[in-house]
This record gives sequence, C-alpha cells and structure tokens, in this order.
Amino acid sequence: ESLDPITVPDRTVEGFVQEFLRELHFGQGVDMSRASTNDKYLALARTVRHHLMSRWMQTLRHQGQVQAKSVAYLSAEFLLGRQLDNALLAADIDGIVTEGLTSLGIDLDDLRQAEQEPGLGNGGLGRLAACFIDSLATLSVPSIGYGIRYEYGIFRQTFVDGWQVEQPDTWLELGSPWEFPHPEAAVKVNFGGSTETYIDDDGNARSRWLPGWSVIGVPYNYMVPGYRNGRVNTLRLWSARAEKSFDLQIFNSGDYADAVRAQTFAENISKVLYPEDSTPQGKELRLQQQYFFVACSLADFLDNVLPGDFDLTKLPDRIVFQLNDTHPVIAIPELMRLLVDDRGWSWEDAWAVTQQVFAYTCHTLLPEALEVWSVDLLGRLLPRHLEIIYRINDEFLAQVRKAYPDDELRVRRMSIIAEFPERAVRMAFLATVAGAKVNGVAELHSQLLRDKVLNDFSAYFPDKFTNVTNGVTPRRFVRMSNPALSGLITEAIGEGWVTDLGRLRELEPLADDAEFRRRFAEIKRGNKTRLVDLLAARDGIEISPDAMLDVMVKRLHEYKRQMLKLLHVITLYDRVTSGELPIDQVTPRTFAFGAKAAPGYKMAKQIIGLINAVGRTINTDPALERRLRVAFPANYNVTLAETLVPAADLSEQISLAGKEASGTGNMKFALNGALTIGTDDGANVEIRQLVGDDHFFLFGLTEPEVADIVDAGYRPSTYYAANPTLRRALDHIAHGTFSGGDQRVFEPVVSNLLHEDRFLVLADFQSYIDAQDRVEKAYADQDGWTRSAVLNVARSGFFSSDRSIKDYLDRIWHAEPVAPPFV
Ligand code: 26V
Repeated sequence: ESLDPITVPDRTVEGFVQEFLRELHFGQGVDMSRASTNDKYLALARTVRHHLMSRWMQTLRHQGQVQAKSVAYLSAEFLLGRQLDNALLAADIDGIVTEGLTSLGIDLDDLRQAEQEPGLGNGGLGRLAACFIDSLATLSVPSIGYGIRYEYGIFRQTFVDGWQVEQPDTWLELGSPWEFPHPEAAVKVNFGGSTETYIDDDGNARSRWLPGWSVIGVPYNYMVPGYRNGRVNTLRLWSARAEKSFDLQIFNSGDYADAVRAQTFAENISKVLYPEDSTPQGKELRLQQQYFFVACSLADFLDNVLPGDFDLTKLPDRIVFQLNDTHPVIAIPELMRLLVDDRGWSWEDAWAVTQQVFAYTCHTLLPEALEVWSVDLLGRLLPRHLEIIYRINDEFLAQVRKAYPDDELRVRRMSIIAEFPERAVRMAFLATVAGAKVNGVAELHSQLLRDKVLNDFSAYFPDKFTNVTNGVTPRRFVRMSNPALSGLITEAIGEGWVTDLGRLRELEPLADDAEFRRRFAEIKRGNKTRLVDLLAARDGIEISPDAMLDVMVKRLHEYKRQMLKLLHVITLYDRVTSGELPIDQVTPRTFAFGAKAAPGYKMAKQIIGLINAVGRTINTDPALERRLRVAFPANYNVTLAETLVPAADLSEQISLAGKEASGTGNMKFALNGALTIGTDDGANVEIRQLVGDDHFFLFGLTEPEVADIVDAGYRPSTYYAANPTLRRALDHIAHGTFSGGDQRVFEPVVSNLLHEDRFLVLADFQSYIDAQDRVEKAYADQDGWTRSAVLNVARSGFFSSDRSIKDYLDRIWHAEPVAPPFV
C-alpha cells in the first residue's frame, strides 16, 4: 500500500523549512522575529508529527480491516519521557530537521530542552509500560495502551537545605503538541449508589446497579511510532470531566463556587499521579482513578474499537488485556458486569470469556505493596463490583474445597477476601484467579512468586505461572541517548542491532581489539563530559570527567539500600580523614545519586537529607582534594537518565536479595557499558549470567541466606559490635559529622539501622566494601575495565524490550505481529 501524497510531508530540507514556518505562522500565530523558544518548539513538534500522521491513519485503517488478535496494555502509569527526539528518530528526519533549523539560525538542542517530559509514572513500572508500547509498535503488534492523562505527573523534586520539597509537575502548562483530544468520543463512568435484584423477562433473578453519580472520560490519543517500520500505534489516556461543566441556575443565583463544584470534583479524578510507589494508602481517590480508566478503556474497546457486529463470545480470539500490576484489576468484575448486567449473558458464559482475556503481571515481592481494598470502601464506591467479586470468590473457594477437602486453613489463605485486619479484597488474588496467566518480571522473581507470595495458587494452577524477564527499549536508551556509542556499534556491525539487539554479540571479538577499546573509552569520556556540562548548567554541580562515575539512580526505598551505598562513601571519607589512606592513593570517584522519595515516606526523606549532608561535607573538605565527590542532582527523571546512564562507569544494583522484582535501570547501564556492582537479585542474576562473573562485581547474601538469617532472628547490632569499619561509619552519622555536630537530626536513621534494619544493610556491609575494593583494583587497569565494558554491551542484547514482548506473545498473549501496513 502507498501513502496518499497529499498527506505526506516533503522529506527535504526545503520542504521541512517551509512546513516549520507554516506551523509557526498558522499554528502559533507568530513570525520568526517574534517567536519564543516555546513557539519554535511547538511548531517543530507539530511539523515532526506530520511525518508520522499518515502512517498512524494507515495503521488504524489497516487494523480495522484485518481484525487480528490484539493486545490492550492497561496501566495506571506510562512514564514516557520526552517525545520529540523519539519521533525524530522513528520518522528518520533528524538530518533534514537539524539542517533546516540551522539554516534558520535555530539550534535543535535548544528546542529539545524546551520540552517538559510527560512524567506520568513513578519509576520502573511506568517506564516499563513506555518501553513495552515502543516495542509493540516496532514489532508491528496490533495493540493499544490505555491509561490516565494526569494533569500533574510525578512531583518535581527540589532540595531545601538538602531536604526534599515537592513541587507540582506542570507538564501541560506550555501546551502539549503530542496529544489529540477527542471529546466527542467521551465515555460515561458511574460510581456509588446501590444494587437491586429484579426478575428479568425470562423469569431469572438478576442484579443491577443503580449508580449514585458519574463522570465523563475524555480520550486523548498519543502516537506510538514503531522504529522506521511504517507503523504508528495508539496510546489512549483518559481525562475526567463533569457531565455538566457548571450549573447555570446556581451560577445565576450568585453562588459561583457552588456552580462549578461538580466540575471541580470530577476533574480531581485525573488531576494527579499518586507518588506512592510501594505502600498502598487505600485512598478512595486512587480507587476512583483505577476504576475510571479501566471502565473507560473497556467501554472504548468493546463499543468503539471492535466492529459494531462483533460476536463477543469470540472476544478471546480478538484481544488480551494485560494488567500492569493490580492497579487495573477492577477490570475483571467490570467485564463481568458489562456482559452479565448490560448484555444479559449468563454468569457461566461471561466467566468463560473473562477468564481467557486477562493476564496479570506482578511487579513486586514486598507484602506491604500488594494492593487490598477494604470491602467497606469498595462496596461504597462500586457496590455491584463487590457483589461480583464475592460471587467469583464463592465459586472459586468451592472448587478449592473440592480439591482440598478438610483443608479449611488453605481455603482461608486463598480467599480473595481477607478477614484481617479488616475485610478487604486482595487484588493480586483476584487477578490470579481470573487471569489466564500470571507472570513475574525476572527469573528469580517469578520463582519467588511461585514458591512464596502466591504459593497456594501455583500449586492449584500450576500452568498459570510463567516468567517474562523485563527489557528496555534500545531505541531510547541506546540509539537516542548514546549517539556516539551507537555510531561506533553501527560502524562495526551495521545498524540491524537497533531492532535486533541480540546482534550486539557480534561486538564480542572487538573487546580484544585495542583500537576499538580506545574509541570506546573515548566515547565514554565524551559522554561524561556531556554530563559534566549538564550538571553544571542544570544544578551548579561541579564534577570532573576524569573521575570514575559511580551511579545509583532509582526511587528511594529502604529495600534498594541507598544507605549501603552511603556507608561506603562514608567509609572512604573516614579512611582518608583518619589518615589511614593517603589521599593520593584514592581513585578519583564521583558518587552520583538520583532518587525521589514518596512524600509521606519519612525514612526515605531522612535518607535524602543524609545523602545531601554527607555530600556537603565531602565536597567541601579540602583534605579530600576533590578526589571524592557526591553529586545528587534533584528531580531525577527520564530526561536526566538519558544523559547520566551513558556516562556511567559503575552501576549500583544493591537491593537486598529477594526484594527487587527485576530492575530495569540495571539493564540500561549494562547496555551502555557500565559494569555492575550488584547483589543476586532481580534481573541482576540474569545480567551476571550473561556478561560473566569476571565482568560483574557480585556481593551480598543470597535470597535463601537472607531467609535463614531472618528466620533465626536478625540482630543488626551484632554486626555493628563486630565490625570496626562499620562502627566508624555509623558513628560518624550518629556523632553529627555531617550535621554540624547535631546528633539528633539523623538519629532515626541510625537507630533504625541498629535496631531494626529490615533490609539487612549491616549484614551485607562488609561484603559490599570488599566488592568495592575489587572495583578499585579493576578500575586501576583502565584498558581491562574497558574490555569488560565492551563485553557488557556485547552480551546484554537479551535485555531489549523487543525480546520481552516476543516472550509475552509466545507465552501469554498467543498473538502475532502483523505485516506492517507499509514501509
Ligand atoms: C505500586 C503501588 C502500590 C499501591 C500504591 C500505588 C502504587 C504505585 C505504583 C506501584 C508500582 C510499584 C511497583 C514497581 O514499580 N515495581 C517495579 O517494577 C519494575 C518493572 O517491572 C521492576 O523492574 C522493579 O524491580 C519493581 O520494583
């Protein structure tokens, strides 16, 4: 098929310049002499998007004709990152755009910086969703992403005296050129009220929902371009509105605030992303968000995406809804309600279909992170859904009783409804019972799900459980963010690696090529220089491109153990200031941190304050001669990662074994030639197996060892008592070395480590210090280090999200890529 020439922009420099000036003129209403940077950015974004538009239309038309089995990825978060560069890359117009803008005296980089990234996610889970839709489009899988268009994304982090202060993320403020609102396709979503039973025309007793209130969901479509394959998929995010924007009667009576009350109330639903990413607060608004986007998405798919005459008994041949964690799990009773209540199906028929169209991905192992909704709240907000959940549970438990007679304890353990501390719906259990498949996100994680968290269920449904190891998109996290390395790789092995990352293996022999290593090392240094410049401009942080760059970037969580990293930094500081280690023997090192703490997570915020306090002390102590530096730029996000990751020498992946489900930052670093210091946790296990023990710094307890220590009754103070190095490091904090002598500020951190230490920081301390000493030795041999770095790149191709998506297609979705509409 070919594209209609009228809708395809000219792919020449002159054609681009003309289009760009037209957009500036007709779209922004300014001319070049008066255009602000934002004007130019918006005009550029629209010009670039023209280059994807006909492919998008073609993809949609094609999808309507073919009706192939599709994937709907349901996720409360899509952490997209900036769109401009990705669109330029996918449309392959980088060259003409750069040249065209230069001819107008505009620097493309300045316009890139003008884009506010859509931060519609917290961290790993949301970024994974963004990588997956990129791979789905690139692999030409018919698919759609469904989520929420938060008006405010993840908060902007600032530091005041080293303490985290949150600011609202106003990403929509200056215009949002990548979205297409469709108010005419709005969907009504009901809440509250009650249920009643009635007798239908066939004399059957049925239940129905009499809702108490409702809101409107307006879809906003985003392009999801495949990498130069002629396909553009759709991400559809929902925004909440009131049914009536304001009440004219009330307004006329003079009560202006009351007149818009409904509007304000409804719009709150999609107002802001919840910044908590591990302990569910059980907040009503969050459940409203979840049901809101799920109800919109199911209605949209059944009523608008499917053809009008579609036979819904065939739904499993046409769609699979992938549930990204438990956040969209309310979709299960919602589909039952749509089929049974709205379409008059029998319970059995509806259940047969429902069981085949959902699959569930679990992203955690922390018990406190598993979502439960109190029966009280759920019954108030979604009374009919609660009834449906009860019935699913009753029928499931009846089967369990049959399979295990006289094992009432097991029945109670497996109930979707928890009884203590209050009656509550366990969303992971509901997803497991109803889902066709359940997967973890790395081998170890999936094993622990089967053996521990969902053990009773894996015994009962042995074939349901599977693994799909996470991956990251090589387009954004290598090709786009590391252009120099990408050039070197392409020169060596051709450009096929961008969509077939396993081909990085072909680089392996080059690890032994001195000239290749020299160029590789030169590129790493160039990337560090880029970072040095960025941090100077962005944060006024001064670091050197000649120091080892040691990076720990991820959400702040006790289980991720930023404290362990900090105790290492303090230990080095102590070795120098105590005179044990002459400063000229210290390897120059920059410790870079990036981490946001959930606003209500006190301990995490304390740790942020402490990292900054240690940083202040170390960075200003002349005794260290600037050889050790701490750099903690505020507001770590996708955009910052894109400069930070390619510059890193050492990747810190130091969670307590058995706690990090997978990690995906670990993959980005390895793919960009950083060596990992890490525990046997999450996908680290698989990274180490692939790159080889000689090119990975392993330390720490294994998961079974952790379990034994915890079972035996872990006592952190014994480690403190037995280890003078550890004692000195902790004493520095306790004695106020980093707080101007104040011993109270960081007392909670110290006493938590000494008396509780849930994540065994003290137990792993010595092993970590020893591993860091091995790092120092290895780094002293720069050429040997570079060789390992090259091998890390060459052997990490497995961690492409393209591979993850192929695994989902084979093991879970049983769907296939289709031929792209055209190339
Ligand atoms: C969980 C919750 C719990 C309820 C309250 C709100 C909320 C919001 C987000 C989340 C997600 C946290 C789970 C998460 O991000 N898991 C991470 O998923 C990554 C992708 O699979 C994985 O690499 C990380 O190891 C895992 O921590």
